[in-house]
Parts: sequence; C-alpha cells; structure tokens
Amino acid sequence: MVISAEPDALEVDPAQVALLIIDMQRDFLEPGGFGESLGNDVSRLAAAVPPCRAVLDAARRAGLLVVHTREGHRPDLSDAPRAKVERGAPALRIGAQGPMGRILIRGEPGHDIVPALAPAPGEPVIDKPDKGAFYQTDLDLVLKNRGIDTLLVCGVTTEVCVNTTVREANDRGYRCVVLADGCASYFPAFHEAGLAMIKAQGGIFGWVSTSEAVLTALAGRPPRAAALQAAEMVS
Ligand code: TIU
Repeated sequence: MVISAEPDALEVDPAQVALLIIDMQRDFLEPGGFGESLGNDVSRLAAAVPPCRAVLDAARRAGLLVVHTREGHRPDLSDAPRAKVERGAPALRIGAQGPMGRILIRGEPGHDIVPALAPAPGEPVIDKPDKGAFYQTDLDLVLKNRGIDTLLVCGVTTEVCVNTTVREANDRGYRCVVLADGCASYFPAFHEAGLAMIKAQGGIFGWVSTSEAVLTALAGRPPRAAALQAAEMVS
C-alpha cells in the first residue's frame, strides 16, 4: 500500500507494518498524573485520542500488529535512576502518591492506558522504564520476530517519547511514519518542531503523515495527490 506522507509518499507491505502507540496513559493525559506533576496542562493531549482510535480500529481490521507502550517503574523504584526520581517537589515525584495512585508506577491506575485506546487481548504491551521504547525492553525482538520493518507511530509526547523512540527505531533500521494528529505535546511549538525534525533533510528520521492518510491507505483507496495531502497536513 502507498501512504501519503512528507517528505515523500512511501510504499509499504502491510504484512511488515506495525502500529506503535506510545504512552497514551492516564499519567500523561489526565489530571493528577506524571504529566501534570511536571507542571503541564494535560488537556492539550486529548486531541490525539480520536485519531489514534480511528487508526487503531483500522489497523485491527487490517490485521496489522498493534503494539502499545507504557512508561513507568517498578513499585520499589529499583529500575528508576535517582537522576530521574529526584526532580521536582518531593510530593510530586515519581513514586509519590497522587489521585490516580503512585505517580508513574506500574500497576497503579494512572499507569493504565486511557480506556479509549485499551490494548486488546494478544496485543503486546511494552513496559519501558524511560523515554525510548527500545531502551531496556524487548520491543526490537517482538518486531523482528514478526518481520516488521515499518512503524506507524502515534502517542505522546511528540518531542519526548515519540521522538526518542523514532530516533531509536531509525537507527535500528525501521521506517517510521509519524502521524501528526495522532501525536500531541504539552507545548504546541515543540509538537511542530518535533515533527519538523523528523521529516527534514529528506526524512532524516522518518516520515510525517496523518491519520486520514493512513486510513485511506489501509482501506485500499488510492492516495490523493501529495500536494493536496501536504496542504491539509496537521503539523
Ligand atoms: N514529559 C513529557 O513530555 N513526556 C514524558 O515524560 N514521557 C512521554 O513522553 N511519554
């Protein structure tokens, strides 16, 4: 199938494509979690949920591998570096008690993926201790064993976990197609810059596309003219 994208449309084999949804957790999207503890307006991330959901539904219908990630730590914090834990006010740090349970701790309500994007039985969920989804996880193994060479990437935040993961994936030989409207940031300027950095220089880290372009491709419809698609692209 052909996916309209910037800097160029790309042709991919659906059997080798996975949808990777990064950290769409209550801790980042809802009040009382890690994102808010860092001083952020978490309501800015809500817009990414419907596009992610539309692509998730289409990916499931098309039989694509769907992989979810979650950022978080063991309850004893043994996998959390002090340099990461000892930031911010003590009452708001990783492991502190918040309204959705202990902040960024596996098994707590805030660590869960938001209900609209809940993993289906059988879909791999990668628990990662930091920003990159390949760092100290078996994601590469899961993808290689399925013959995946292209990732459709959604999630939050654009410039933090999405960008870190895309850079890691690019170095490992994966094509990354980042869906602009399926990603979000607490900082609109960082969202824009995060996407621009990926597609600059001929696609130095990958491609930027939209949920609509992926839905079109998965439905087997021909991609619209690249110029039209680019004009509509959410950046
Ligand atoms: N703070 C911020 O923008 N993001 C994170 O801490 N983690 C993810 O992006 N998942």
